[in-house]
Amino acid sequence: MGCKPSKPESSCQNCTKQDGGCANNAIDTSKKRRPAVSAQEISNSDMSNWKKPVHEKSNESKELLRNIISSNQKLQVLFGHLDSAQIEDVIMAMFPRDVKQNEKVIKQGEPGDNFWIVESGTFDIFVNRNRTTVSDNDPLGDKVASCESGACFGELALMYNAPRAATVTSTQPGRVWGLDATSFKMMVVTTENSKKKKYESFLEKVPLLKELNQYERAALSDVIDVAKFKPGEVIMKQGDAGHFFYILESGDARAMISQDGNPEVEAKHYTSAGDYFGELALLSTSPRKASVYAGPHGCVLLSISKEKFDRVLGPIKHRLNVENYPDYAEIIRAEKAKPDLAQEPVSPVSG
Ligand code: 1OR
Repeated sequence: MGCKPSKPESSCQNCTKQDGGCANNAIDTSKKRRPAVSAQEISNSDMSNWKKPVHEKSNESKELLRNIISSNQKLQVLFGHLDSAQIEDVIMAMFPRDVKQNEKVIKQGEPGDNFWIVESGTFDIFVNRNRTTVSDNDPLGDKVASCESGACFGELALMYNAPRAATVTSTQPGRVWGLDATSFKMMVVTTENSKKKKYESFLEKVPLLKELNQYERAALSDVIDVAKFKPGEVIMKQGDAGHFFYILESGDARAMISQDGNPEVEAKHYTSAGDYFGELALLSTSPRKASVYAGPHGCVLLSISKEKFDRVLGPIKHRLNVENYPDYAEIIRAEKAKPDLAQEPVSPVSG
């Protein structure tokens, strides 16, 4: 049940090359992945004119949707805050669509129209990293996951008012249930989601994480922890092994460096929400280059452990391109030379 990630990103789906040697796989860094135009935000008039849609359906269909919603992990995250009456409203608002084999249910780059739950059939998900919009003649890109009964897809564009991040194609005839974009936004998107959105916008500003797509940022923001530090408290100590990457949410923090046994001197003062430090711990095993202390009023930090980062982003770590991150070039080169990064672990991200 659900979506299974596809393992070898290095093999091209559009030809027989298995080692990434196909031109279709080469990333053109001159093309911006994120488009300037995003899908429409929900307007005030949409909100005031909106009425819960009701699409009559059989008891079997209602029961099937209830079962999928209660057993799919992603749907639990998306719908977990809804009570049972609200879940029933969502179920009544869903409408069926029968799909033939090889139908594109979602095209990368298009605005989001519906969110989909899979009743039957199988669906492949492709991401073309060289294009924002994939037209009919463009390669679909790498197959990143496949879905079957019980899975869902198409939430990203609706949650973030962004173009579709992937193309979804049916590989056999099947049936999906749709929830239209306005209903999804009115019934499902909440403050809890917007908190996650805030985390994601922080992550977007970290150069090392810039190349991640929305899906990957969403997955990473799921593993963010929040930690409070008292005034003056040690957050990390120079020379220690680094296990966490931190983003400042509120308050302030100071990085201090001591050289050759001399007293510590201030190297950096983190004062703005979104300021970050300790990111090298995600890539390298070298010791902390500075100590960081919470400021006089303490601070609240978002943190991601190295272990969780590897768990979520291990499969794509090799994609971190030296050219894109001159500041980290040495570290990335050294890490890529390590044998364990030559292999790609299976992604734990599931739909
Ligand atoms: P959407 O609204 O952007 C395409 O429309 C959907 O494909 C997307 O929402 C997700 O529901 C689904 N990257 C992007 N979209 C994905 C991914 C994905 N997997 C499923 N979808 N990745 C695969 C991770 C295993 C990241 C690949 C780089």
